[in-house]
Amino acid sequence: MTLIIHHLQVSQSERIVWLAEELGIDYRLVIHKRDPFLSPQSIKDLNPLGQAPVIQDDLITLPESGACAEYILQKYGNGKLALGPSHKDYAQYLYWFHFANGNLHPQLTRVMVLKLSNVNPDEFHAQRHFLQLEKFLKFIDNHLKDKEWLVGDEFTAADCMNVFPLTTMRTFSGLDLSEYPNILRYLKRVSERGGYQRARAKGDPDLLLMIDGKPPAQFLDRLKEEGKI
Ligand SMILES: N[C@@H](CCC(=O)N[C@@H](CS)C(=O)NCC(=O)O)C(=O)O
Repeated sequence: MTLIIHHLQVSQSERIVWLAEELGIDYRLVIHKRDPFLSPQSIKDLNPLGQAPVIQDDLITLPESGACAEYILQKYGNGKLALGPSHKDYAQYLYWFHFANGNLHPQLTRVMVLKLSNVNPDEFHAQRHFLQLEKFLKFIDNHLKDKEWLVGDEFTAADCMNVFPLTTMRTFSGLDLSEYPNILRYLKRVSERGGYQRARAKGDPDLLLMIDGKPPAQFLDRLKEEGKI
């Protein structure tokens, strides 16, 4: 059985499609559409938590994007795009790979929920979360000041992990990146990669690139306009 990647459109499973394209491996893409906002039954049938991505081969059915990425890198990647213990940038690679789901993504989710709940941004706990996000974004922007990619001087799977919260997730979070020029230059570089372009064309052909400073159109607004929610 070849590798199957289950991709929920407009979601972080784009990381896994992108990784597979960058690795140039054989895989079968199964596309799932949101229904209307959350996962359809077809994802719930694969993962009791109803979340994408999910990958499958003859041995496993595996959700969780970090785990999916590690599995593909180790089993199918032939040593590409992952730095091993003997590499000088191994620790940096681990740091940035795990920063995505350990720090950046959860912080964006907290701020997104605060905004959607119309919480007063000056309220103590809310303010703490807004400031924390700002700190993360300044940190990434500063890190990318004189670097093309997040780790050392090569593109790695750590980039595949971190780009979703800075791009497509913005259709939910409304994140404004105008004040982060190095992140914007980085996203432009990402958008010029053949692997990224192929992943978008296959997984989300109608989705706009979300690489500009101003927040992109909001997914929920579109669903409201279409009368779906
Ligand atoms: N930590 C998980 C989170 C997965 C997740 O929340 N996926 C979202 C897409 S961005 C999802 O499936 N949402 C639909 C739903 O929960 O119904 C991962 O990294 O895979």
